[in-house]
Amino acid sequence: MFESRIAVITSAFVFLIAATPFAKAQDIINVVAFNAENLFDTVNDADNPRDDTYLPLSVKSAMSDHEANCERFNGSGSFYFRQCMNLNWDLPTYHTKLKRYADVLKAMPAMPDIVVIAETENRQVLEDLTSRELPDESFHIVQLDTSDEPDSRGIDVGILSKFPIVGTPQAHVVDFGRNENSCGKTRDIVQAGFALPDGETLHVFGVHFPSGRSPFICRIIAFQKLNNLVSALPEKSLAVAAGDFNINCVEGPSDAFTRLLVRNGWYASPLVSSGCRAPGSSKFVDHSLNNWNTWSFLDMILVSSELSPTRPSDKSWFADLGSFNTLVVSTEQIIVDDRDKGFIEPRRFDPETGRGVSDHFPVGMRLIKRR
Ligand SMILES: [Ca+2]
Ligand SMILES: [Ca+2]
Ligand SMILES: [Ca+2]
Repeated sequence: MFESRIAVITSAFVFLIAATPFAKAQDIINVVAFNAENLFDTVNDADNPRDDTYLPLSVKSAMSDHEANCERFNGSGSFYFRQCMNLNWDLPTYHTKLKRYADVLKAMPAMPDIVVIAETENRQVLEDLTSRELPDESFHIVQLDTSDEPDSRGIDVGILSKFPIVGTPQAHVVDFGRNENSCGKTRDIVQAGFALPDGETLHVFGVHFPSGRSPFICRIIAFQKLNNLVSALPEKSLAVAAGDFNINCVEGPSDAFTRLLVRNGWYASPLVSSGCRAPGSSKFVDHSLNNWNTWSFLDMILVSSELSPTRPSDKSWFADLGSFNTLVVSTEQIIVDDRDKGFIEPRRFDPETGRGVSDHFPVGMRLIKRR
């Protein structure tokens, strides 16, 4: 009798705990963009010579054309050639990399509801990330693995979402037209809809625009493609564009970038166009100013006008633009670069030591329920 009462009390208590998350309606949505920096698996994609850097040495040594491919895609004698030859990207290394990335998400003040992740090789790496390191989080995965190979190296933008996927996610190729010679090819823009707790659809565009090695016009063209995609949504749609825009702190304050935002009615934190200063999501070395070390927000989160906090809307959500910032939550994310006289920078993942995470800091922004 006594024992069965305990059992009843215990099971009631368990029920209360389990019921709590459903009892309180969710009124904050945390959106994060966090470039994973080379999140490759350990499996050789036979169709993509550019994933060969990220293989176990045992696999590399069994490939007769390995050295020739390393040379062909990285240049003879370069740092990347030596990495392609010598890096031992084996399972323990890969698993440590997954853990480092997940540890940052777990250390955030709240586990993000949506994470846009540049530099993921395929869907499997996000399956591995969530099943191994985030088993209690029930993320839905978007990773379409469509970006051009070998030009994209095989990396794509992926998205994790706590909210169910609405419709079919799509990948959009950026066509650089007559600028293709200088821009090459870039990662596809990934579009997915997610059902928010009130039933509204949030349209998320995950981006990873051409790097700073290419001219600004390449990022402008990619941004125009993004704007065309957002313009095609039904009127009053809620849209977020997030990821690695690769727009550095010199380009951020430019008239061109302002126009790209204004023409499409984007709202953004003023931080993304405030120039070369802290904070920022990645290191920027200003070669025009005696190699001055400073910061860029290559990673951004933009919201459509319907999510503006300063416009009336009959939708249920607005973006807290002031909440946009970097999320530096773990000592693994930072390192002091001795060569640069004590400058703090994001700590890249080092496969030999297993230390560090990524060459980017994550950025985050809250969406809040209107009352
Ligand atoms: Ca691979
Ligand atoms: Ca390969
Ligand atoms: Ca891929």
